[in-house]
Amino acid sequence: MSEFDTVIHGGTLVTAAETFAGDIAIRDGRIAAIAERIEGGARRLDAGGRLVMPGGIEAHCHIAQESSSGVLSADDYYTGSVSAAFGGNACFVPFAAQHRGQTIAEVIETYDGRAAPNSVLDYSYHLIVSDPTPTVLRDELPRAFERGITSFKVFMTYDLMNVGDAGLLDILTVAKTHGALTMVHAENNDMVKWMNARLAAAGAIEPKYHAVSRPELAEEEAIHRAVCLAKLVDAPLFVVHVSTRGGAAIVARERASGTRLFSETCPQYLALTRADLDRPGREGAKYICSPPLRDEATREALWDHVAAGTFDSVSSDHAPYRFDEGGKFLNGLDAPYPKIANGMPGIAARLPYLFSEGVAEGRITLQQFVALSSSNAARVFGLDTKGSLMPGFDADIAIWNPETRRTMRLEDQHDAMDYTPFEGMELTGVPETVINRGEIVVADGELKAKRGRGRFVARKPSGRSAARGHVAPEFAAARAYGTEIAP
Ligand code: DUC
Ligand code: ZN
Ligand code: ZN
Repeated sequence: MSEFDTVIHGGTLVTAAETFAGDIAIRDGRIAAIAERIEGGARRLDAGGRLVMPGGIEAHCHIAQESSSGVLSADDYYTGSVSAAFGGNACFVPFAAQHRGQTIAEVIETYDGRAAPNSVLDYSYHLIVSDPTPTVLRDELPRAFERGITSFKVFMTYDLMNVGDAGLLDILTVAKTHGALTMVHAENNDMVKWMNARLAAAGAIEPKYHAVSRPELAEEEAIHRAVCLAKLVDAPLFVVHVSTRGGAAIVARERASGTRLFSETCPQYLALTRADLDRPGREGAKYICSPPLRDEATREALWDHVAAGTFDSVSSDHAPYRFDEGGKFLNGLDAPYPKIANGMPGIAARLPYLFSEGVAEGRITLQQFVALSSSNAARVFGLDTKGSLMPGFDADIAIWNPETRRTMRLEDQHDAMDYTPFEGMELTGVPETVINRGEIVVADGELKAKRGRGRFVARKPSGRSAARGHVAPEFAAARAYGTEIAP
């Protein structure tokens, strides 16, 4: 019997730190050895000089999730995980969303029921908290944390989700106590509502007004506020889907000054602009997502921030609603923009887009690609055995042909959607083989894995958020309540 289950040979191995020629041996789902040359193996996979990288980790996607207005995303854990795998991912972390009145235990049980029988990839959840009652804060979040759900997302916008500044402080404090990470959707709720009312009064209801209704300043102000709230209690914070120059500049500045701040942007903000919202007929509805698409100058500035290291990851924010009356147009084909379902698909397009426009176009290095697509998410979100090529780590591997050119098509997404916003883009580089815990999930353009083979990954506290960051003198009760704030 062979010492190894699989040996991948003849590849160019790429991690967030290095590129080198070598072989990888896999045993019992884990990487057992990496060396210049490894003989044997019950199965030998010839990488033929292709790039052998850590499988992608999709850290922001909405799968089998009801929005606050009750629309269910088109992808369930089967189609969502299949699509993720075809896009080069070996693991994903969708949201488990609490809607008001629900207990956290109920939410987790619901998502376990959706994920476990269906996912072809390993998965975990970020918890969305919309109802931070005293019981949720005192008992339920710590219990979720013990279960290995170590990140909590909160909204600063949407009346049905917004937890308010005090709610955010409460959640940040609980998260900090347990070593969890708070993720925030930062947009100023009142600014958006005020703009909506103003636009409605002017009869401005077409999709293009969606971008007007959610101004760049609404994001910039909310990111600044969220960062201040997190600094007050010295809790780490992850700002999701940053879409603005002002927001990215705040993130860059705060990170440079040592604030425990993490962030991401998404391919749609790098690839598309608000002009897409003004496509003819109803087409613009395909591009409604929040925060909205911005202008060309912002798109370019966000790429500069990706290259400069402002973001930990580039995530898809896959929020799939079909282009029909069960999805985007649940409120009717002529619904005004605030009543059109908010989100777009992209879980299979994320990495091919980032590779092509990032690596192939020379904007980022291969190391940055691996960091942005996998390694950083693993470290920030506590997926301790994933996101790198190291002995002992899960054998989560994607083999990429960096030269294949293809035109992005809906049929390549393998999701449950009827459109892709990336349709027709000419891209270079294709993830040909995806392996999760040593098992081939995708190869030769086909799905090789069985429904339900993916496992829940209990996550650890984020190592990266453990260090001390900013300490507001007023928060140090021992000193400040006696008013001994340092001069
Ligand atoms: N926020 C997300 O993260 N995704 C979809 C819509 C939203 O508001
Ligand atoms: Zn959001
Ligand atoms: Zn999202």
